[in-house]
Amino acid sequence: MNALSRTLAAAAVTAVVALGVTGCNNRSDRAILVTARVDTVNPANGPVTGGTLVTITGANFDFGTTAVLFDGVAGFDVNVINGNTLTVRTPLKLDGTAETVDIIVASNFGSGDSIDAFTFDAVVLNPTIGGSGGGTVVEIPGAGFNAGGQPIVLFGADQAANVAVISDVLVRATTPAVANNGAVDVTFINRFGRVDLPNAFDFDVAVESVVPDLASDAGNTVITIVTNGFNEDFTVTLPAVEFGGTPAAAVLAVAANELDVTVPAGLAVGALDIDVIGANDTATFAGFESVAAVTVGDVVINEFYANVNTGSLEDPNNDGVSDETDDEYIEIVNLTGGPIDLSDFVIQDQLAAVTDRHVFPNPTTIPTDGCIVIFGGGNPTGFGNLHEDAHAQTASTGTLGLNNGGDGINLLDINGVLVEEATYGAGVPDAASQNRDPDGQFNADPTAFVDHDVANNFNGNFFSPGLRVDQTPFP
Ligand SMILES: [Ca+2]
Ligand SMILES: [Ca+2]
Ligand SMILES: [Ca+2]
Ligand SMILES: [Ca+2]
Repeated sequence: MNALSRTLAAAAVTAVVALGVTGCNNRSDRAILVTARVDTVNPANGPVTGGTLVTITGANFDFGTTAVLFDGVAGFDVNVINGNTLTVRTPLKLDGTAETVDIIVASNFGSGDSIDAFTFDAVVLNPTIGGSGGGTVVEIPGAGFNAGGQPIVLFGADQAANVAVISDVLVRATTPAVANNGAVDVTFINRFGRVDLPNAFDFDVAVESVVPDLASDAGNTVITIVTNGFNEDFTVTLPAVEFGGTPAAAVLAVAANELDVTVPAGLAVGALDIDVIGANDTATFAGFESVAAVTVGDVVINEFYANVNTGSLEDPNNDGVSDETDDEYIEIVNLTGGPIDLSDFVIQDQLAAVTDRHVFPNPTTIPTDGCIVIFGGGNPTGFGNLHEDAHAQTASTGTLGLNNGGDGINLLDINGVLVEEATYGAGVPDAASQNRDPDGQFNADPTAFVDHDVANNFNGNFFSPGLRVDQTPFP
């Protein structure tokens, strides 16, 4: 081949001009061989999962461009707009590592110059941890997914389910169940290639929530533990649950990642770890508290309203309806200085016969120095969450049964032991509730109540469910 060299003003430093290339075109058997030059790259970075649509400016792109190479790997969908501009989608970066790489525009006549021009950015999955039982929905960020076709995702050697392109920049995949715990590479494959994201996901179990996170040392409280998934078959085998080393009284699988666990009796009072122990995994929750069982003096029946004045449209439960039965209530204040657990406690009335009127839901807790109000019924409004915050509940039997002509109230613990009592005679008015005086203070005398509107600090109020007599909150 004959060849000569000459300078082309617009050509790259490696420009070569050749003559006599056979079959180069049909105009002549002479051709000029030039290589391309890259000047600018926009954007200059994108994810290792590829697909970034990059615009490159430079020179000589119209001399038979065949490929745009990113660190030697061809980009996709090369579109030569003119001699100075082309677009290309980045390939996936196989090793998954963040790095700045060369770009080379190649032609039939050879490779052009390269510049350290494009930075592959690391990709982090969300979340990066999940149970070995699979089922964790994982988000994979990226670029150009809409143009990349249906992806395939592997966690280690196991193929993900439900792989879906959610948007141009987001793919979702559901983790498979795996035989072993630990970190695995995540492989992502689409039309633009393959990337192995090193140690991108960790199969490991963890406790996500425990509700409530306290229970009485009397036991029997049912708490709900949510994990990020175990590998066990819950229809056959349950993971053990231990409270500081003491096994749970019962464990019921509600779902693959949710357990209803009955707290055992006799736990040490104080902070305890809960260990959820499966065949392959142990997940620990460190925020659980065992509290002492309620005894006499720990709580006070601070207020009750037996004879609601419906003629004056009194509406203690604040549901818009004045009702003799629904608006009866009993207010109980926690005096222990810490949180307490009233799960499965019982309220009875005493006349005409001792009758169970309310079983506290399991779980029911009252926060430190807080109170709970039990209404006869209706739709108590403005008293906070009915469960864990325990500000208001309605009688589980639909009525508290507080006779206007005299009655009594018993509060029993889970073993049926009386822990607080209130009694009253025929003289209770229909213009005010009955209240301890001073407000919020235990009195061993079950008859020691005054009309709300004579209690110290009553401040003009005739009843105060969930509040002090002066309508200020319990702390
Ligand atoms: Ca009544
Ligand atoms: Ca009402
Ligand atoms: Ca009664
Ligand atoms: Ca009150």
